[in-house]
Amino acid sequence: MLNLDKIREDFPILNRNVNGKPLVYFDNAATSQTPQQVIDVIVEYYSKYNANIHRGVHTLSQEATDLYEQARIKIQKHFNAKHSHEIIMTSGTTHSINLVANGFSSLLKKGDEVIVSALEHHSNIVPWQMLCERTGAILKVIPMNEQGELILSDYDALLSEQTQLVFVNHISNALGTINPIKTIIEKAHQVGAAVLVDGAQSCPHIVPDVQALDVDFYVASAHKMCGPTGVGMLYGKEAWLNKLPPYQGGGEMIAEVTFEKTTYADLPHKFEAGTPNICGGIAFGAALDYMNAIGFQAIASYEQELLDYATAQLNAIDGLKIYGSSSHKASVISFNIESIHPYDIGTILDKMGIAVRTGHHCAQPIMDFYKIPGTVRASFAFYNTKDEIDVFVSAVKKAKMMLS
Ligand code: C6P
Repeated sequence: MLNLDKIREDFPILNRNVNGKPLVYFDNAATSQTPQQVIDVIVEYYSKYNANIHRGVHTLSQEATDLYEQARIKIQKHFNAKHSHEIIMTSGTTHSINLVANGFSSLLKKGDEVIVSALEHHSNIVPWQMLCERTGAILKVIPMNEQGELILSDYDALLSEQTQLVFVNHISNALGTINPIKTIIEKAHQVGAAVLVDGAQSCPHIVPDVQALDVDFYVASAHKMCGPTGVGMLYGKEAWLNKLPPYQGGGEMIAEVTFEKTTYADLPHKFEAGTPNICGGIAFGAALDYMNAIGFQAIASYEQELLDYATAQLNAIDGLKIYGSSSHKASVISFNIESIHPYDIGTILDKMGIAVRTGHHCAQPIMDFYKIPGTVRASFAFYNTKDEIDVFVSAVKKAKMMLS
């Protein structure tokens, strides 16, 4: 059982008013809110430790380096990676995916095949399309059904000896579908293909065990799990990370530089050119500490309650259609009401202090599948309440009345 009163006290932003009404923040899939414990770490860093890392002999630099490397170890432990050097600090999921896609440029050849799913965010489509343009590899798509689930029998038919890579999200940002990634990974490995899992939406709700999943690459963003923006991670199996060339050149990613030849640093530094988001990395570690102290099992079961409660109430509204009805679903509800434009509903909800996302959610192929321009998306976090859902549902009814 979560202590909601105590948890909500940790999030100062939840006390503010928006447009004269208490804020109801249901845009957690876009970015989560930040608890005071993480804000304190950020303030403390700039008040006491601010220095560049891995470079200085001076005390501040060493302290900052220690904190940053401790954060890497927290991330390693959280995801159960075998080695801390398998955790590459990035600016987020998008950066992580681009890093891997760029690396595969030198490993793929014309006619090789890569498989994406119909449920992806643009971040897990476009970098691979660019890779295919560079290499002549062919992009194939696992289709989805009306419930918003991947059709695994079609996935079987797409896999072949030509398949080099499969990239799929763990949870869909637009529909909330939880994909059967263990099965997807096993099947890919049977034909010798590597798998990248986009964990941007799963990490706020569950703890992925990268060794148990036997996944080759797993990526996530801190800002969706109570951490700051502009920082994230790439987990890669050591053997894969050693095989991939560096993504960016610059300081700290080298072993030795001459004008004739440069040699590269060992993992993880080979992929970490330039001054990183030091404070962000440390705060990412603090965010994991915060969420682990609450407990991911308690978080997941409470969020399921919120999802069920909101789904039942929304389904009772005449003309409201929810997209994505998988029985394996995270706390995301995408919906439309009759032919009302989602933007108009979102605007009215905002006037009532309620934050939701509207539009295609950077997942246009999903909207094309349903032949809609977009949806209204409400996404719940562990600090949301059933009272907030009541406020939201009555606001949706009001919006329907005003716009019908
Ligand atoms: N989805 C949403 O509102 P970045 O921006 O790099 O932190 O994350 C990109 C990304 C990649 N994959 C998935 C499944 C995602 O959901 C996101 C971010 C936000 O749904 C912002 S577009």
